[in-house]
Amino acid sequence: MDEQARKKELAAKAAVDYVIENEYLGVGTGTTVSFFIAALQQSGKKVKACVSSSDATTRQLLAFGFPVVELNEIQGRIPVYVDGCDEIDANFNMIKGGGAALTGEKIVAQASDKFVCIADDTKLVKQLGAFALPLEVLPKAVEQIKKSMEGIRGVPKVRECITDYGNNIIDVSGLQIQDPLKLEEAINQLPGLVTCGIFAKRGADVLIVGSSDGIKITT
Ligand code: ABF
Repeated sequence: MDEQARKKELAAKAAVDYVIENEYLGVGTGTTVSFFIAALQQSGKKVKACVSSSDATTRQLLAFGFPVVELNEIQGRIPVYVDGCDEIDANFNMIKGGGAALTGEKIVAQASDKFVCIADDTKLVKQLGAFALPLEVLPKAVEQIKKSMEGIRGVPKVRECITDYGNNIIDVSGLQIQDPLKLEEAINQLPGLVTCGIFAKRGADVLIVGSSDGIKITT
């Protein structure tokens, strides 16, 4: 295992403490989350059911023997959501969507009371934007949204992938994101935009960072 993977695993293992037994658990997507799913199984902790953020995570959860329910099937809120990020700043604003699962992640995060973000220390940034911002867009809106991004000096590139919902992803590089909430709200207004990869309106509540010195938890 390489150093970055080791740090991800450290953070992921620490997140198991936040899991509330016999309650619903929201589960994100990505390699850090994969470590979390394995660690949760090893811990022996039992949840009522998991609410998954993507088809890939659902497959992993089922393979590890966890029950999975649809968000629409549950009453009330999810107490805890555990997910990774591509970048996170000191105010717990994030860029997410490198794994193309941003829409499911945003829906489940919004339905959860506590967002526990697990990350290795390379994800910590002073200002969001070095990681190209993923946007999930309806296929019909791709060219229009690319033009809108060029209008704010972004450099849009359509990713070669189709999301769980049959949409496209545009990765926008070159953005200086000084006000993440303002930019998220502005991008949300674009017709055909499904999900903006800025998570500022619903940022993280707890950040667990794995580094070569161990883990650091910030709330
Ligand atoms: C998800 O997984 C995404 O929002 C983000 O793109 C990615 C983090 O990647 P990894 O954990 O694989 O480094 O949380």
